[in-house]
Amino acid sequence: MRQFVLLTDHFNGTSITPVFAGGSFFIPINHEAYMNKKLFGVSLVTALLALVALVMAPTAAVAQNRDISFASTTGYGQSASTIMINNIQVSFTTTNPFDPTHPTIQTARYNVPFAFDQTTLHLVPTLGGAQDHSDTSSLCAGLTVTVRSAANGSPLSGAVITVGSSTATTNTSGVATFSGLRSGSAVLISATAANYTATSRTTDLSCTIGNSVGLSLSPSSGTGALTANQVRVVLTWGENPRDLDSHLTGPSSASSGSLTDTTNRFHVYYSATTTDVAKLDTDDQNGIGPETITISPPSGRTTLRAGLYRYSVHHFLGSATIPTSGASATLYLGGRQQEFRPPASSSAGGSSTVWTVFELAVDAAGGVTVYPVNTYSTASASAVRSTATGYGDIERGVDFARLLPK
Ligand SMILES: [Ca+2]
Repeated sequence: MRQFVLLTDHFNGTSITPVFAGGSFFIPINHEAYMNKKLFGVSLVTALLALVALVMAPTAAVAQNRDISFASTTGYGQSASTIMINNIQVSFTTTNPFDPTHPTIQTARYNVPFAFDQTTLHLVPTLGGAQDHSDTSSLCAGLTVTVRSAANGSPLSGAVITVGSSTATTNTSGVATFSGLRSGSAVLISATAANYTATSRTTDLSCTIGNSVGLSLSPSSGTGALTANQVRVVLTWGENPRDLDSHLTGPSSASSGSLTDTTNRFHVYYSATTTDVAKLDTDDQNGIGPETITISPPSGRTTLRAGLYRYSVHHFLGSATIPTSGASATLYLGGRQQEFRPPASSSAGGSSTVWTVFELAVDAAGGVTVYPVNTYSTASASAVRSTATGYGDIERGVDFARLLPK
């Protein structure tokens, strides 16, 4: 028996291929590099081992009559403490007593979420959340993807969009349409285009409503391309609400560089689009996005200014709530990408709702640590940066000290 596991590293698109052979397996990847991934808050190696433990148990239980395929499996982080492994295909072969020469093969596909167990410090499968996708009646979702440049919001034609096994190319308006997609949550949409960095985002697909989301690509060369040590956040969402806004706060030129300097801070948003180290590249007021903020080293420096940066999304105007907006924020950092999506919430309201997405702690050497926050609060646009002070409550945000490693 020989099985191959193919997982796509969502940070850089490279493939990781653990190999099953004769009942044992090995994982031919650079452990140190993957153990150092901090964006998930958990290591990818731990996730792989948890996945292997999951699939080896039923493998042993059903002896020779099973086949587990990872040919279309993808994995990605959902939050600081959860990842999703999609499309694990399990086939069971049973003898047909009426026709022994033609055994019956039953196939099911599963998306399995994994959660970080604070007690055991391991990722464990959340089996209650596994989804059986063997029912083909769920191939009923349509999807419209509007693809734009993250640098200036212009439509991108000729971008190749992939959803599951379906592929479409954007037209001159930057639009790609799909039908007959499998409904589900956190469905992966991937995009490539010449002179842009390949990216992806996830969205929920429903068969009962139309599904329309934006997806924006960051230039890989020329105008708008990220230089070394620049950081970018790209926000896209659906047709509603009309106007979400990106907000970034961080250390101003007078800052001490301390994470606790609550006094000397900038606030970049639609009403103040530029500081010496951050810029709102594009603002969108009619749905889809993008809203793009780029952070740069100060003039004459090669590394980011030390201090605490906080990225938030504010519901300014329009119907729908942030959790139902189809919002997706992608962080570009050090050649890697990480997607953040708003957590489900029935209590999150419309206008004035703030989704505090993540914080970046930049040390004196320019090293960056990412802390997902993913909480909701309520504020006016100008008060997304409040005047509240005090360590752990910088700008009235989530207790930053609570997020620091223990
Ligand atoms: Ca906006």
